[in-house]
Amino acid sequence: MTNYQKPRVWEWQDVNNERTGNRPTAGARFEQSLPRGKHDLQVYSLATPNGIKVPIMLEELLAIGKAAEYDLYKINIGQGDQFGSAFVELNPNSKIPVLVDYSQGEPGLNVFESGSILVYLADKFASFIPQDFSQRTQCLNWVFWQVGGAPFVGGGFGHFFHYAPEALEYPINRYAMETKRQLDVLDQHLADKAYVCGENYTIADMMIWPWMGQLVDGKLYPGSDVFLDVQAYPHVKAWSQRISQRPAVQKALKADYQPITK
Ligand SMILES: N[C@@H](CCC(=O)N[C@@H](CS)C(=O)NCC(=O)O)C(=O)O
Repeated sequence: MTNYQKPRVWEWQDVNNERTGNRPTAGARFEQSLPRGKHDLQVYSLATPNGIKVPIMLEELLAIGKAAEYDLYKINIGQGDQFGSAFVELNPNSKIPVLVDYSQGEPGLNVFESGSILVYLADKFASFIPQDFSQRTQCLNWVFWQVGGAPFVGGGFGHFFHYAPEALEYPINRYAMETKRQLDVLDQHLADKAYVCGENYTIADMMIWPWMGQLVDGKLYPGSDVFLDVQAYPHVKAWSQRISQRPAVQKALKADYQPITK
C-alpha cells in the first residue's frame, strides 16, 4: 500500500513540451507532412501488435490475388510522429495504424482503428469476412472482443509486467487475472474449431493473433508466457501455430517500413 492521497482535482505532474511523451490533451503538437507512395493504399503504422494487423490483412489479400498493393510507412511512436499535424488529421486519436485509400480519388478516405481498417478491407475486397449476415455478425463479435480486451492485455498487463519502472503487486495481479481470463475465453472457444469464426480464417484471427498468439508464444513481453502459465491454453497455442506459419503472416512480420522523412 502507498501513502497516496487523492487530490480533489487531478493534475498532470509530468508536464512536457516535447513532441513525444504522454499528455492529457489531444491535437497536433507540430507541423508535419507525410509522404505518399504510388499505390492507392497508404499505410502509416509500426510493427506493434495493433500495427501488424494491417500488413497481415494486406499480405493475405495479395496472396489470394486481390489488388491490395500498398505503401507502408513507419510512424515512430517513440519519437512522437503520431502527434504531427498530418498524422493527427488522419487520426485525431494519435494512434497507429492508419490507412488512407485513394482508390475513389482525392482527398483519400482515412480509416483509423485497426478493427475499422480490417472490416473496411474485408468489405472492400469481399474476403476474410463471412458474407452471410448472421455469420458476419458472429465474426464481428470477436473483432470487437479483441478491440475491447487489448487495453487490459497491453495497457494493463503488458505495461505493469514489462514496461513500468517498478513491479507493483496490485496492478500486476489485477491485469494478469484479466489477461488469463481472456485467454481462457479464447481457449474454450477454440476447443472445437480451427479458427475463431469456425473453419475459415478471417479478420477475427488477424485481429486476435498479434496479441493472444504472440502472447502465448512468448513474443510480446519476455517471461510472460511462463508467468501466465500459457500451457494451460493448448487450443490457443495450436491455433497460434497454425497462424504464425502462414506465409502472409511471416511476410507481414518482416515487412519493410519506409521512413516518413528523407
Ligand atoms: N484501438 C486502437 C489502438 C491503437 C494503439 O493503441 N496504438 C498504439 C501502438 S500499438 C499507439 O499508437 N500508441 C501511441 C501513443 O499512445 O502515443 C487500434 O486497435 O487501432
